[in-house]
Amino acid sequence: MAVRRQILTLDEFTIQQYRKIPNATGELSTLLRDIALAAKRINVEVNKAGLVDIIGDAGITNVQGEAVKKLDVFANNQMLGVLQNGISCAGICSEEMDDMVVFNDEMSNRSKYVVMFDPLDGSSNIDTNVSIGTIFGVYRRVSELGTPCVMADFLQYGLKQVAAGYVVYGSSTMFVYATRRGVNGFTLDPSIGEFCLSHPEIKCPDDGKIYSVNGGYYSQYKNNVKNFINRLQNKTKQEGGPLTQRFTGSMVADLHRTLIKGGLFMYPLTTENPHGKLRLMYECNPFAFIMEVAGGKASSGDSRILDILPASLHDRTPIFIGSKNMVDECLEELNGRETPNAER
Ligand code: P6P
Repeated sequence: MAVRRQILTLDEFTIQQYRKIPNATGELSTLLRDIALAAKRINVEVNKAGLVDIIGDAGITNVQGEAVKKLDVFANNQMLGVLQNGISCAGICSEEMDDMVVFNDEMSNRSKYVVMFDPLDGSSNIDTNVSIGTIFGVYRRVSELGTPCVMADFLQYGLKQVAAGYVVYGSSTMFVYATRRGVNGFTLDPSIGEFCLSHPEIKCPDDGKIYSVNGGYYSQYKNNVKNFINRLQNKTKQEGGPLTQRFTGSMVADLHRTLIKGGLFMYPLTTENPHGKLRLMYECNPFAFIMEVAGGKASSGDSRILDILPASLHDRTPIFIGSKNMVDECLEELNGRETPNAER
């Protein structure tokens, strides 16, 4: 009789990892468990939003709008709540909040991590049932333990992330996170209410057949970007073509596909968004960290994403991210050279 492989839950996995690291305190495992709890609660409400949609189709569209709006706030409050009431986080920065939130209680001040997150990215897609997600990055504090966290704890290079991850609320709900030891994916088993290891040691293929960019902004892109898009659209069989173009308007959905299948996701700067649209600290840095650990690359076009020193919490950046060879080809077209990966 075939023995069912023991399915590891997220908690079992993170504790297994923690036991491998000498002097580890288990704070990171606890932090990830807290975020996963928030994700489970957000998942319930995201799924209900579909029902609101049905009600909304009865012509109560403002309810639908308020529901979506409330959903962003609900997700933010869930993330804030689990982290503030946990024992592993000194403070947070959220896409939904202008300033950092310093928890400033005795336990939180002793915590060695801060977390930056986008609680519900792509939420405008809920009314069309497109997958949306939560994105987070974890940093070790640079300020003294035992004191409240400070802005410098947040304004660090993305390279300094200790861990980063996302939750994709889609056909199934997945929790994917990376540490320097690897990228692992966990699928929510509603029957036991646990995220279970389903995608161990995820690697981003060096090449892919899918490129992801909003073609509607073509006229707003710089000429070098237009030239590269034209090149992708005209690849012959001999050049690895033809390629497929996919863009869902939900970064988490597009980047989850890119991570698993390979490909290239681009959000270049536009005349409308001259610094790019996507946020450096809680959208681009977490995915850049995950992608690099998985063997991919992530660049702003001028710099490795993880090497960008943020000026403020809500900085934006252009991003070209995905399969290593596709990012390199993109950078050669944009700049005529590959951006060196300056190790720190
Ligand atoms: P556009 C969603 O609003 C988001 O922040 C990302 O999830 C997504 O990749 C991007 O914006 C889509 O932006 O301008 O193409 O609709």
